[in-house]
Amino acid sequence: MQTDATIIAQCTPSGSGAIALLRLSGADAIIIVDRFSKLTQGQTLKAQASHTVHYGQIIDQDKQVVDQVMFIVMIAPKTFTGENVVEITCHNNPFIIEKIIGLAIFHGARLAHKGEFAQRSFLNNKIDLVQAEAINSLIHAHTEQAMQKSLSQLKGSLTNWSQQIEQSLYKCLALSEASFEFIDEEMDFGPQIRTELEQVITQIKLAQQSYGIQQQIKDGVRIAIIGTVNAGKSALFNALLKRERAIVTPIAGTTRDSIEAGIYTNQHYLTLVDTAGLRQTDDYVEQIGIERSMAEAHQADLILLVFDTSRMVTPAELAIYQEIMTKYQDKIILVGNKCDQIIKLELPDQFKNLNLVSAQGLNGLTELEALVLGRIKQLLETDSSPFLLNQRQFNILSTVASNCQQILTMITNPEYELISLHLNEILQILSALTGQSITEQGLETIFREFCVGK
Ligand SMILES: Nc1nc2c(ncn2[C@@H]2O[C@H](COP(=O)(O)OP(=O)(O)O)[C@@H](O)[C@H]2O)c(=O)[nH]1
Ligand SMILES: [Mg+2]
Repeated sequence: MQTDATIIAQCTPSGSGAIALLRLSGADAIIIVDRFSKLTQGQTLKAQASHTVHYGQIIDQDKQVVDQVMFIVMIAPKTFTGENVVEITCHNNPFIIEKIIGLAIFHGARLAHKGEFAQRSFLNNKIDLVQAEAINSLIHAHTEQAMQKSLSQLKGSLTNWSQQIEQSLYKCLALSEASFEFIDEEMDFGPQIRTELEQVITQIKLAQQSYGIQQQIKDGVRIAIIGTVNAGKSALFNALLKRERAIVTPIAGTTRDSIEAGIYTNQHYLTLVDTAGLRQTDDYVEQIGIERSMAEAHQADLILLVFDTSRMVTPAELAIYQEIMTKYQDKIILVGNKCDQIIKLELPDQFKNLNLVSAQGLNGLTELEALVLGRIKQLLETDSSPFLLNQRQFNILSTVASNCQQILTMITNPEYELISLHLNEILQILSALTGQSITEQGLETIFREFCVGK
């Protein structure tokens, strides 16, 4: 990849807002901006000290003023990319922005690729790969918790953690070499290698266990509303969202497909999913809807299992409820809807903790919400890891763990030359985590996931 070019991109999203930020990075960033700008009293940006802010104008090829802007000059290497950087804060008008970018390109810059600023930062050793990825997850964090974890990762929490794993592996390597070296003296460090590797595996397992919870922290908690047709699921969905999102009618089978909507509440991002009702039907479309309900139940982090308390359940319905209950007991909150009417529902003991609500009369909803939030808190609190893992990082750790496991099987009848070779391979795999060893192709793939201007 060519890194000597000076690049430019708009860092703020296009659209409404008073001001926009454009960023240039590269050896010539400052002199390029000098070619199409004017500071007060004929000064140049090149003559300014690093990390200073200046008022000035953007001047086009016809010597016309395009905009009045602020320039921030930052001289390498103490910048995000490690290169010379100029940031231009201009008025947020697409014509102005296009013109400034056009002028920068005319005077020698080129448009930045997605994630190219972060990529340069990585290539100039300003940040490692997990920190670059943390920036991306920070930008896209849906919840406060995800934001906190991304910030801590940016400060190096995952990097430090992986360095400890690396140190343990180096220790194993040293022990393996020593065992090979002193084979005649019958020095065997096998047991020590075993203990060390078992610890590495445990550490990785712990990090991986929280991966599922971390996805919830990142993307928000998914809550599926499941129950028989006409139980009032759509009414409950609307009542919890506090708006009329789903259609509510007395006609059975109104909701034929799942509908979802997101809400922020108490610093949590929740996705509520309204599903088609559970009942055996000949209607082909409705049947698909029911299969989707089951799939939603499986995928959800929490299930609101809704009963209609104004009537009895049929044995067939009860059988489906029981199936869901046995499969997903831990993530179910039982809801008895229509409590404003005479209660005719009778249920086996298994379902005795029914939370009575009236979606229509808006009764019992505050209590239900509190219950849901309590469960979410419980769910998320089990994650003690300070960092977020993404799929790439998760996969690398899986490979490291399974390779360590393989060495454990070799230790019973050790051939230390082979074990050392294998340990070196594992260290190589692990170093791809922070990007010490990663192909250029691999890097491109990672940074192209970023947005332009980052
Ligand atoms: N009395 C009473 N009727 C309700 C309540 N919630 C929903 N309903 C009615 O039950 C019927 C079915 O509601 P709907 O939300 O479409 O059920 P769904 O099939 O489970 O989505 C509609 O006629 C609603 O007006 C409630 O809390 N009390
Ligand atoms: Mg419905």
